[in-house]
Amino acid sequence: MRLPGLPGATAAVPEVMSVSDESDRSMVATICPYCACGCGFYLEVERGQARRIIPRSDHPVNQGALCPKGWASLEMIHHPERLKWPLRRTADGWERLSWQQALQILADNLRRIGDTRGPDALGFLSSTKCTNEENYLIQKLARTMGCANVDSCARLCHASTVVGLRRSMGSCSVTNPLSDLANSRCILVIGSNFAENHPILARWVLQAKEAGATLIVADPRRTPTAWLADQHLPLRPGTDVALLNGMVRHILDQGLHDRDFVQRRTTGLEQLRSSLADFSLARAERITGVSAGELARAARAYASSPASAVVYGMGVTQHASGTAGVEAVANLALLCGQLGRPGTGILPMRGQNNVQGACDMGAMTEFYPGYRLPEDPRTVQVFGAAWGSTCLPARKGLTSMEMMDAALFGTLKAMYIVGEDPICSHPDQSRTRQALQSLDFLAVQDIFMTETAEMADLVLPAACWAEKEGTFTSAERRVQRIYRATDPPGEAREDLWIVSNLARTLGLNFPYTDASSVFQEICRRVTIYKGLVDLGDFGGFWPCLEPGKWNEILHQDCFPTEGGLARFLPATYCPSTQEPGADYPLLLTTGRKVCHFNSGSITRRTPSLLAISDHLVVEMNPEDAAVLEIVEGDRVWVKTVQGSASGYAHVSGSIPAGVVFMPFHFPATNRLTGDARDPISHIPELKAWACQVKKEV
Ligand SMILES: Nc1nc2c(c(=O)[nH]1)N[C@H]1C(S)=C(S)[C@@H](COP(=O)(O)OP(=O)(O)OC[C@H]3O[C@@H](n4cnc5c(=O)[nH]c(N)nc54)[C@H](O)[C@@H]3O)O[C@H]1N2
Ligand SMILES: Nc1nc2c(c(=O)[nH]1)N[C@H]1C(S)=C(S)[C@@H](COP(=O)(O)OP(=O)(O)OC[C@H]3O[C@@H](n4cnc5c(=O)[nH]c(N)nc54)[C@H](O)[C@@H]3O)O[C@H]1N2
Ligand code: SF4
Ligand SMILES: [Mo]
Repeated sequence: MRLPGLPGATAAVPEVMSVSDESDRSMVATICPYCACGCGFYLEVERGQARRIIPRSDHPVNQGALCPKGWASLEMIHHPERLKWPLRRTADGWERLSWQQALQILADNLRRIGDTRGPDALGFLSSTKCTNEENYLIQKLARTMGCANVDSCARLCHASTVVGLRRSMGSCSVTNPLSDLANSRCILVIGSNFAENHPILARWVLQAKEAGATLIVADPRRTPTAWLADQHLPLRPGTDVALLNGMVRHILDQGLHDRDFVQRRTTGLEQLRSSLADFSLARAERITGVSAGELARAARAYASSPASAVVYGMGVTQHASGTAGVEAVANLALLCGQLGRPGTGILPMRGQNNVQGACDMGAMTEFYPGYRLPEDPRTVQVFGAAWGSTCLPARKGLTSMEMMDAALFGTLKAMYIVGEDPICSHPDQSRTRQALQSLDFLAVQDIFMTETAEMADLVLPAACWAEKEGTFTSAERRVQRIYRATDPPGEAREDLWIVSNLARTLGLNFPYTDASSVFQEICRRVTIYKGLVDLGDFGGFWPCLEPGKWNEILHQDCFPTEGGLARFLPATYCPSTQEPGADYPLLLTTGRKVCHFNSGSITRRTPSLLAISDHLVVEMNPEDAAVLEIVEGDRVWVKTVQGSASGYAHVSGSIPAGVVFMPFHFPATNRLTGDARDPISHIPELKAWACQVKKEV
């Protein structure tokens, strides 16, 4: 059975596909579905099956290279466990449904709960794995139902960047292209382990190093990224604001700042200076554990090089003081005038393949598409007219973290979760589980039966990236096309098809025929995408107001703020709430490993990656291990006030004494984290939790 709808789901071969005559073989250009580097490769397709990955040597980002996950992305496409049919939970298990039945059930439940409880009783999570077009439609669906509660995993990742950098310089994206790092003379990396998490970036950093650049890495662990560094600053988790404030104060004291840049392009220096009155290097040393001499050396290298860049990641953003951390990074770059030129810039490294695009498309509750504020009356006017809707919310709704609170509280009654696995990825798993259990209705749309989907009333099977068309926006603001290479398994459908048909079942105005008709609307309604009408082979960068014209380097002459100046924002250091004590003497930090991805719902099903690592490791220092009589490979239990989880010890000198590291690619890790969060951006504290470790007896 086929619903009337989108020809996109059955579209003919796109023009880039070169089909060879004899063997029914074709090569389809695509973009890696894992991280936000946006590497390009071809999928070789034979008789409808994707057989091989061929990296694009002409691609400007990866130049023929791929990391292990890029190579392994082939294995998800024809995976036997892919979801193939819409499923409804019954007392005896899962019942297979037709699409018509499934969409009717979903529409009926959203309508029933929206009508009886009001649209605020609904919650939508959009997916940073989905295309721009799909994100645009998901947020439109929520908002045309009058519901402001639409968010995505950007909340857990760079929500603090979005708030912090926008306040300081009017824009929250990466300022310079990734390849421009090769032009840097000094690269300061804070809380980013790009060698494992954005491996292709390492190639550009190594080019800079070969040309003599200095690499400084601030990370509590001696990560593979830190191995590359000229200087490693092993700060205590949660002390980045102190590290950066100390460096900024030292630069001011020593007169190493760029007076001309500060005078022409910024405001607020005097407030910044007075806020740092008590931030001597000695104090920064006491808080961070990094010696004053090392801090001074790093500050001088960054301030005095002709072109310095800052790369930062989750070590800065995922804290209860994440926004202050981001603002402290911005202060450093502004003070030293290290912006707006080749080799300079701030690179908050976006994580998911399309997290940048999801935010651009309004899949964060604070923004309509194009970062338009809901509170600005013109926003609702413009989109109301475009969508023929009179009920668009003129306010921000609940963040994904607040949706869980509201579900527990009983005010949020239904959720539609597309391409996210909050049971694994949200902090405090038992609380998340309780929240989702409290709902009257939960629908999950994914490519696999995730831990979250297991809890749903309705599960909808989505096509994966290789089975659809559309655009992804990478970390460097590069908007690139993907093409359909194979058919989805069973009855799985593109998210675009599912959402459009759901909207029509609800009686909403969704006149789209395929991804390009949505992209055309995006170019009309989202100013920063206006000129991106023809994306060519390697896409185009936003902001682009006229076809073919864009600035790869932002902020060259002015900042996108009222008045064009950037602002120094005093960043207050708040000690972590999670100080180790008698019961929980160690500090747990969580993050990633190169061969798994996020919740692991895909990579734990990928044989070639499982062959590298198939179990949860608990990394700890030899001193701590010796005290606890733990040796390499022992099964251990980690306990925090939230819960406990077991894993296998990896004893390593690359982690400091007192700190324990666990990746969150296995479901158990987020049993241990709690829901403390940054009050401004609502990003959770995922990087510092007091814990105890015990050997299993
Ligand atoms: N292989 C792989 N690649 C990925 C992903 C994946 O799951 N696996 N996920 C993607 C996503 S969604 C994202 S957001 C990015 C994230 O990429 P990263 O930002 O690199 O991610 P993390 O490993 O979480 O954290 C980076 C580092 O922060 C350090 N850290 C912990 N606490 C602190 C602190 O208080 N201060 C400082 N300065 N550092 C600290 C950790 O030791 C860790 O090495 O990666 C993307 N790429
Ligand atoms: N402890 C701890 N927790 C963390 C973090 C941490 O560092 N430590 N990091 C946080 C960060 S930065 C992030 S980004 C989040 C990630 O949190 P999530 O977004 O929940 O994690 P993913 O595993 O990337 O989930 C994406 C889901 O989308 C599905 N999918 C893939 N392609 C498609 C598609 O085309 N359509 C649909 N419908 N589904 C698709 C996948 O199967 C997968 O289940 O985790 C956060 N959680
Ligand atoms: S660096 Fe990122 S985009 Fe490139 S192949 Fe690896 S996971 Fe894919
Ligand atoms: Mo992320």
